[in-house]
Amino acid sequence: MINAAYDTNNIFAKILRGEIPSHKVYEDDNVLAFMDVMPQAEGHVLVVPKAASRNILDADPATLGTLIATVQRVAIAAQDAFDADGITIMQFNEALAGQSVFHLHFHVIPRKEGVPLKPHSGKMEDGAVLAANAAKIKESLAG
Ligand code: DGP
Repeated sequence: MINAAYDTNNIFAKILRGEIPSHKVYEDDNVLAFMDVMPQAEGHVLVVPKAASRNILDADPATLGTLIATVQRVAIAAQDAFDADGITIMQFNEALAGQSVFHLHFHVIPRKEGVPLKPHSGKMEDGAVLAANAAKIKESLAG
């Protein structure tokens, strides 16, 4: 439903509150970036604002400004970390459009020549793989 209320118990709100773990790659006062547990390609990152919004439709424009700047930083770092041939950035609004977690987020997905995207919200990745991929992106962000 469009214009539904923000649910403070959505999974990304729990990650932001530290109630469930995530493989973080970047954090500041406004934004958190962490590995998607069901990556559609190696190095798939989610970038979320700390401010509560369900999706882009109810987000404060100021939140979007800081968020997209971080999406760009993470995309450049992920491109470098995985020597990607391209970066797919996706963002879904409401279930009909593919959204399954109702806290605003951007997908940043490194792409390699000849490697198709895996299904959206598909198979869970091994924690050690996610940790190693997070470390690669963090290293690129630091460099
Ligand atoms: P979307 O359809 O855009 O709402 O995609 C939500 C994404 O979140 C999807 O790619 C799978 C991912 N995801 C779901 N649950 C968790 C979780 O508990 N932790 C992490 N890191 N990612 C999750």
